[in-house]
Amino acid sequence: MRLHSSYTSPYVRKVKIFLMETGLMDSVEEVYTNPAEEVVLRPLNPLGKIPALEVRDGSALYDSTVICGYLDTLHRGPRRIPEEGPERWRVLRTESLADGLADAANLRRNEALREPRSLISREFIDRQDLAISHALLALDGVAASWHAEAAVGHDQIATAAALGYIAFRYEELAWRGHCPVLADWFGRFVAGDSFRLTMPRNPPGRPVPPAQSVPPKWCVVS
Ligand SMILES: N[C@@H](CCC(=O)N[C@@H](CS)C(=O)NCC(=O)O)C(=O)O
Repeated sequence: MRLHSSYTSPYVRKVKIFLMETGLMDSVEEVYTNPAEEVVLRPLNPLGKIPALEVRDGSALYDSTVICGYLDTLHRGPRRIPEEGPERWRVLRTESLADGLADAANLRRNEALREPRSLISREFIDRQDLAISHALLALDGVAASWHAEAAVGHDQIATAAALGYIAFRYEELAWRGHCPVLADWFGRFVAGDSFRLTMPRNPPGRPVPPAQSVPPKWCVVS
């Protein structure tokens, strides 16, 4: 299988952490594909987005949720996405929450980098900051149910990928004091191979992106 990926995408990282946690990494060849390369990516994913996973019959799976669901059928260990029951929906809901956190971080970054700066919408950015803070608080509540001795579930994998993206793009966002349970769990997760060996980095040969003109801020409406 071939995984079309990038150096920084949190959704690609979610798939890579999943591959490592389930021992499937060796069954996948990683290909760095710039989404702007229309000829390569568009025939695989009409949306032109990574990750896209080319499978053995030549077709491709997207997006990261579908890819991880497929990968969960290929390994012999415990299912990372429960097949049925309330736990299935809890895990999938947490994945949506974590993906939404990454979405909000990505959207506010693109907005903050908009040129000319007069076009930047503070209202839009504030709304994403609100989503980021509230998502982190909600994940803090969920993390209380994660037990170190159980196999790492897909909810944890998605959360690790999103928090990794926040750490990569918004190191200065002081969320840990507000979310102590999540911070404690993340502090342990970052020490594992699946996190350490999938770190994002700026693409080689491309200019390092400019610093954010509008720094993220913690904001919770009570
Ligand atoms: N919901 C999708 C999101 C994928 C996504 O937004 N990928 C971004 C990179 S982080 C992308 O390929 N963007 C290129 C584009 O939209 O042209 C998933 O979970 O896979």
